Amino acid sequence: MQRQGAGITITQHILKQQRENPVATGAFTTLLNELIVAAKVISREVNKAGLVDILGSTGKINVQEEKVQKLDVFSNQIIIERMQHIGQLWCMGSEEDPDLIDIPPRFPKGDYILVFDPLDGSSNIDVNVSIGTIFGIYKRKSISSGSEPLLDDILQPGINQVAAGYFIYGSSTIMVYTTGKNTGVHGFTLFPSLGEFLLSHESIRIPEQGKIYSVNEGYHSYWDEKTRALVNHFKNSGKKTGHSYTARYVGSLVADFHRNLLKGGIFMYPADSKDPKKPTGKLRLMVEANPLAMVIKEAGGYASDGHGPILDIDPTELHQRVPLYIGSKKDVELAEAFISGKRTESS
Ligand code: P6P
Repeated sequence: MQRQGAGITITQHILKQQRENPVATGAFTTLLNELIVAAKVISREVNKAGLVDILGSTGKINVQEEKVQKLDVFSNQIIIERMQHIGQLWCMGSEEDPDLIDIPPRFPKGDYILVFDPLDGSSNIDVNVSIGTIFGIYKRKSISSGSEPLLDDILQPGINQVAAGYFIYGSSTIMVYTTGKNTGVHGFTLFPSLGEFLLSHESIRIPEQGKIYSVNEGYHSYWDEKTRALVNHFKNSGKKTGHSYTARYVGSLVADFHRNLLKGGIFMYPADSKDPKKPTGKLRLMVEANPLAMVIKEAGGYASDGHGPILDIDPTELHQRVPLYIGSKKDVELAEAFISGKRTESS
């Protein structure tokens, strides 16, 4: 464990990457640093949430007399308010907002685009389960002629992301991010007493095959036969192949993803027939699947929609949903073989 005060701060790490990038202007560094400030504010509120519930119910301590907002709405506002004034963004897209988020005319615009899920898994707060902020960063497609951002600016395949990552608010607050191009995936732990994220997980690599499968088996009756065969494979793998798996499912994407990233394994959110409005599952391409797909690819893993790379999908809507199979390369490739029909339970 790092001695408090020792260790590389996230700011030092980002500046080092900036120095190693000949075309870097510092704009990206400014953007990432401001996002980190927003995450520190969210972390503080998330960690207080349980307390507020306890204190609020007794009424013994006044919670600043502010209407306690839903934390995901609060987190969304914090990110938008902090990011819109730095002069580095062309526009933003959030899981919480139906449409594109413009930069107010009083602030300068920049050439980056930020897409994010401000607080994924927020329904888990009151049971003290880890939750997270997921983000992806793009450059504007081209210096479009108009001065107003268009949805088309945001609807880019995940392979175009220049950076992606997440903050996980759990027993500690950790930031994991990558800028791609073989720069690696790195994790930083927040030291509240310092108010700094210090490098704690350098050059994370996911094992090529894992021993964990993560899926909500409560949906079994809503899956198609290929999905059932795939999940049965993981359940019976020990007897059939000698390589056994254990089931782990937190129900918070960032928590399940982070555990599998560090230990190996596969997270699956298959298409299901439970909600006719969400035939491809509930996870969103732009603000959940794509950022995590960039991280996992850079860590040596893979992310698929069951038929091909998540990062290659050309988005048609800001909030389109995709089935997601993400984690250890061998496990996800096996999932793809089952879902695309190339492999069956018996083979
Ligand atoms: P289910 C949380 O609500 C979330 O968006 C993800 O964080 C999580 O992976 C998923 O939904 C859990 O969904 O349908 O299994 O409860």
